[in-house]
Amino acid sequence: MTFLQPRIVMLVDFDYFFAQCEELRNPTLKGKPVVVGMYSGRTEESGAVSTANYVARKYGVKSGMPLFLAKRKLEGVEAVFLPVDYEYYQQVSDRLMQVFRGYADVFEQVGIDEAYLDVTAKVHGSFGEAKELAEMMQAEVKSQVGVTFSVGVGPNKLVAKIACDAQKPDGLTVVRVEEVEVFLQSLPVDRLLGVGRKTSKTMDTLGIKTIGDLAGFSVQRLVKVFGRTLGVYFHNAANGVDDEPVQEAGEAESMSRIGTLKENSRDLEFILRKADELIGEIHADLAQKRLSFRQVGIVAILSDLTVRSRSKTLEQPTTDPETLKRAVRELFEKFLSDSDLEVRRVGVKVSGFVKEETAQKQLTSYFGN
Ligand code: DCP
Ligand code: CA
Ligand code: CA
Repeated sequence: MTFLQPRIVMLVDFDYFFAQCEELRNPTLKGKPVVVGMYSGRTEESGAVSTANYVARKYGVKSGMPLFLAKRKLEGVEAVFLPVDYEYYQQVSDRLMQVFRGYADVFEQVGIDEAYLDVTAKVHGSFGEAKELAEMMQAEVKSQVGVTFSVGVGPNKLVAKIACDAQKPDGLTVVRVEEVEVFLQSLPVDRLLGVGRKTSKTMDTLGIKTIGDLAGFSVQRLVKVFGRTLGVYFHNAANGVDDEPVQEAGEAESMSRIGTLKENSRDLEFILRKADELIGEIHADLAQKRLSFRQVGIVAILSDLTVRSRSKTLEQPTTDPETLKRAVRELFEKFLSDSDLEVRRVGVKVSGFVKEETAQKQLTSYFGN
């Protein structure tokens, strides 16, 4: 028996997002195969497919595929190839996210085209009402913004995510508590977050092909093979167990570290060595929480104990520690040229968080093939 309040969580994922944005600003594209590509610039044809609309997918075009291959698949077809216009997609995304925020008790954006909504209170804990809410959202956003998206509804984030992938585009899949086991059991294990190519190969050698196989596998053996954290995670995930709360990754949140210099100083490199230690700690913390940041700040506590700070906003949210180091260097450089007191303690702060599970995956898939 569980005493936890049952939750109702939705995952909303925009359909063929970059390509749908292109159709939104140019409706004459609808019905034609549309491929949005990331051109690397080395040669005219080099680069990879970011995404394609469902018309192009019928010809076998997929995200991550080299552009020349997509061109070959669409040979003789009147297809449209467009370069990524990230800024515009970001604007469309911001507008949509504002709308979804209004439907949720708690809202958590995950990347540019996905968000979790905890709607437990809003739908009075009823999956039936949650389904009606999702249908209303789909109708409203379609008529007001002209964009379609897919929704997964489940008792937690994990089930909602997998449910959302089950039917696309314009899909709605509701998995009630009592349906979780049957829903998951026949799906391939790599549908679970964290089961990549390598892990699913290992699982295959253990005779685990489906989520059901994994759910029935001994936890002790999983722990032996994958270690405690992962082994227990895989076991729970396969059984549809996930307690991660839907959490707003708000602008107001920040993460900071502060440290005292061995001696007061105005030497940039000396100060940055301390700052680098702090950045290392912040980076580890960010990676664990899967957050990207957009604002970088420094704090300097001076020899007379006055506190000074400087900050800057990056063009793109990032997780990259080198970008953070560069920004911190720039801020301290500027700071030292504005002040003539010695620095006693230094601090580094990041904020403007975005949960970036998807963005990360996209980047690795670009560079990984
Ligand atoms: N993206 C990318 N490179 C990839 C995968 C995705 O640049 N390898 C970008 C383009 C997508 C957006 O991220 O439009 C969202 O990714 P999704 O995986 O949600 O895919 P789509 O929204 O394109 O399609 P779907 O309808 O399957 O959700
Ligand atoms: Ca999508
Ligand atoms: Ca997505």
